[in-house]
Amino acid sequence: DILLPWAALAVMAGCAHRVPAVAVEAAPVAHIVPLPRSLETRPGTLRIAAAVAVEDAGAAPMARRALDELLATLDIANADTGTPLRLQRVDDAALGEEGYRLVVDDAIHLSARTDAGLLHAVQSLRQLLPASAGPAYRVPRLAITDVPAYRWRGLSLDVARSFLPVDYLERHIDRMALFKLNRLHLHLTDDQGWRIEIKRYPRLVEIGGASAVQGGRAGYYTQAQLKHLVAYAQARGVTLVPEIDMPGHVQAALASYNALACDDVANRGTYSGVEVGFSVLCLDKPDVVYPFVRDVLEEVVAIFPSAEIHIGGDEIKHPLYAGFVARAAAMVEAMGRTPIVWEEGSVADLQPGALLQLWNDGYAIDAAVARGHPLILSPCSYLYIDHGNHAGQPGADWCRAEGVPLARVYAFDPTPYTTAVGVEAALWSEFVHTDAATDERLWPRLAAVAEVAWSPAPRRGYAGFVRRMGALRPHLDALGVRYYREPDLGWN
Ligand code: TNX
Repeated sequence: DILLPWAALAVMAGCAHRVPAVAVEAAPVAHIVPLPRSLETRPGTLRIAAAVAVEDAGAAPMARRALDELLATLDIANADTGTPLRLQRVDDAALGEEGYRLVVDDAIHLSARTDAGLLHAVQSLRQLLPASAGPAYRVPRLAITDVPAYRWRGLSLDVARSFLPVDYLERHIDRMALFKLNRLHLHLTDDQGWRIEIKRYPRLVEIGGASAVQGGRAGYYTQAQLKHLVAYAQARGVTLVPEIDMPGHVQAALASYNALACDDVANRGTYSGVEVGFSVLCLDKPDVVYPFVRDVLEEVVAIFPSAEIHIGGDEIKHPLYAGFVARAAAMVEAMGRTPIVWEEGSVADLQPGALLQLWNDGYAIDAAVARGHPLILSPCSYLYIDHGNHAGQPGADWCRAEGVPLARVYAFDPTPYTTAVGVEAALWSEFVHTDAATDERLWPRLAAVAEVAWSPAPRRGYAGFVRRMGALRPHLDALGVRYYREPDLGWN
């Protein structure tokens, strides 16, 4: 294992001919995405044969679950005689809420202040190891100290235009966790569908859940399914962030409860087109609309423990818009949570802690930034991955005619946005209707999103990303990802 330093010493000592003739195995290279803050490789490799001896003080259930899963995948036993593998909570303020250290010498040492940090250490170890079982493993000797640049590293999935089943979302959460992504924003309602069961308004899913965009999937999640999904994600370090989009993008709700519309038309019908901006809750009927909004938000908050709740607010022009956003945001605050609003909501009178989600490159939110609002960055020309992997791929192209290729995603630099809490890609589903099509839009671009959000801009570079990500293809294969065969990564 330590042949190379011996050889070097022998050469220096002028006795190269006495180096023992042992076959030299190519040392594995440390391919980790997102790029760690600091990674020092040391000479040689650590060999793991059939077993590791796990030592942990029981203080990291998420990390331990992920580690046990990794060992099972690779057929590595946990036995006293194995290579020592230590999981340890340490009181090191420099590691923050999610940082970790990973040292490989004669043992494997994972340490962090938190379970979330240790979970990330396990994910790095997983990327250092092969994706599937073999007779023995070699891990490069190294020392990693790693801390994320941003606390919010996310993806928004539009399950409203076209539904995604629970089992897909579970698999997707596993894949996010491998790249240390920690926020899954679910766009649960829109004109074409209402996907979340609300017990006080059963027709929302009976009628709104049965509709979808043309060619898309209908369906909805029961509250029990969502609670299950929340727990599944939580165990993997991912927070589910629900969005109820209001006061526009609500045709599915109006079709279910006509009284929410201004004209009270008995059956307005569901909608399966792709236009935006035509529907609105009747803001002239506050006695109908605000009790509805409060009831819905109460049930949402009871399902999702997320500190932040998204109330939409996009693409609607109405004289009472700003007042609505302020009032809905205040309801969220009164429920002990923090509201998120799409950037248009910056015209409303919001608490300084309310988050704004920037999406439209060039939209004027300077006033909101000046007021200190934290930002989630989703600029469409970099991070709207409903747009093509390459120019000419069918689907959305309104924001960038050339699509949003991998290199473009990677080029996004969040650093000028000084109040940003993080970065979130968005996959809208007007034209993306199946699990396979969803995978093809998400991967490998989501790995670039992860690196943009985790690794400070001055440290990263596309050539290095391409080399590291290119090497992680077997990890995506092992997870059954039907990724886009990205030519930049040599995957065609
Ligand atoms: C804009 S971005 C929208 C969505 C569409 C998307 C399509 C935003 C807040 N609204 O309603 O699905 O463009 O790319």
